[in-house]
Amino acid sequence: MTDISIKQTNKVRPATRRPRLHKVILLNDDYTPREFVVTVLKAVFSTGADQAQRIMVTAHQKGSCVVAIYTSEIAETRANAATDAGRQAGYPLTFTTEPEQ
Ligand code: TYC
Repeated sequence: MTDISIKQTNKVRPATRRPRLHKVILLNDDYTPREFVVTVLKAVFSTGADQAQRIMVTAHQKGSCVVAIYTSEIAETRANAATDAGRQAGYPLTFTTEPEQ
């Protein structure tokens, strides 16, 4: 039997480059009902009830809270869908996005 050994070289950069991720951020306001914020978080970001409550309370107390992290297109789509849900109900509820790091 012939032993074949394969030596790894570092001449080629492995194809592991990942797309830049974006945060979806929930902003506090003085008018949107707390329960409505929780409902939108559950519907658009598929959080559980407890997680939605924690995110809402953090934004309420600190002014903003990171909701989730996605590739840019998904982050934009969900932030817009969640902001639109607020507008359709007559609230100023706002979700923004920003690049990670
Ligand atoms: N501050 C709102 C109120 O007191 C509730 C709220 C929480 C609104 C978080 C937006 O991102 C928000 N009714």
